[in-house]
Amino acid sequence: MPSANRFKSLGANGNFLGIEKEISAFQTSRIVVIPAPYEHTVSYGGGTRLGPQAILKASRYVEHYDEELGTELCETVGVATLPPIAFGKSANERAVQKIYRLVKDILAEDKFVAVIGGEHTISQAPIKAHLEKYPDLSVIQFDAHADLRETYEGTKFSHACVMARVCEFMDAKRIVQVGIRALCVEEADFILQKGINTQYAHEIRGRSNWISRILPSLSQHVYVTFDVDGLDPSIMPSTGTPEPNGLYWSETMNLLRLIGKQKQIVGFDVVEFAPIRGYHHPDYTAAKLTYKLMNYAFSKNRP
Ligand SMILES: [Mn+2]
Repeated sequence: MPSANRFKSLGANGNFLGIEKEISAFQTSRIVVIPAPYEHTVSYGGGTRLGPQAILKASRYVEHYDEELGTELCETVGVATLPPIAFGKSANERAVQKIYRLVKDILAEDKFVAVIGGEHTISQAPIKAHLEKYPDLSVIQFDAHADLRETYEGTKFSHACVMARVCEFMDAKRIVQVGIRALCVEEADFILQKGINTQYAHEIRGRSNWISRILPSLSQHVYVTFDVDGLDPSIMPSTGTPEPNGLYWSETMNLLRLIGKQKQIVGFDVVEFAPIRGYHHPDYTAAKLTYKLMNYAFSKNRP
């Protein structure tokens, strides 16, 4: 019996894009959205546990048609949304394990997985599951912060440590970081020692060839982990630790478009979104970013 029956998906009043059953049922959808409202380690501003719900709500107003790619992706491939993961008292390693097992099960159903967070800590789970499916996987991390601290505020499972955890199970040379502009000296040393391709924000601004320093580092199968604080606070203020001099919308889309075209985006997450009450343009931006990532991932024929 197909195990797909185990997975219930949300209806039009709660799912990503607010779409009807015909194009959002689990069994018939190629894309599965996993809301992961995990928030345990907060450094500065909080609220990432409210991120998935705000993204889902705003997504109802995102047009199904993508004028750039000329497709109505949700109509053609289907987008199912699972109920938000209930973490209960699970934290740190147990919470990560919970997400990992779920993503692994969904990948086993041959679905494309999009995780929406939640704090950045969660990303190590889908990255590990995708690496097991695609052994050549490379990861591109959009972020203001390197997230390479060995521990932070007493835990290895802080959002500030997520990429250090990823480096424990995959070759650091297959990680590309974009938009980095806040890190400690140990992280800067780690980047040099391990040979991580880090594109600092100050090296991006005003240079036309920065994208060409990224694409050759990526293998065929690419996982995108998108911390929304990688974007400039002027377009994305709703995040715990906003840093000036971030990425703008069109340059980010240019890069994602090229990755989608020249490589294969096999999964992604959007994390660290912390909605501000009464300030809804960032909610919409995060929802649009999520749908754009889906569109670029499916912008060429997939095997
Ligand atoms: Mn981060």
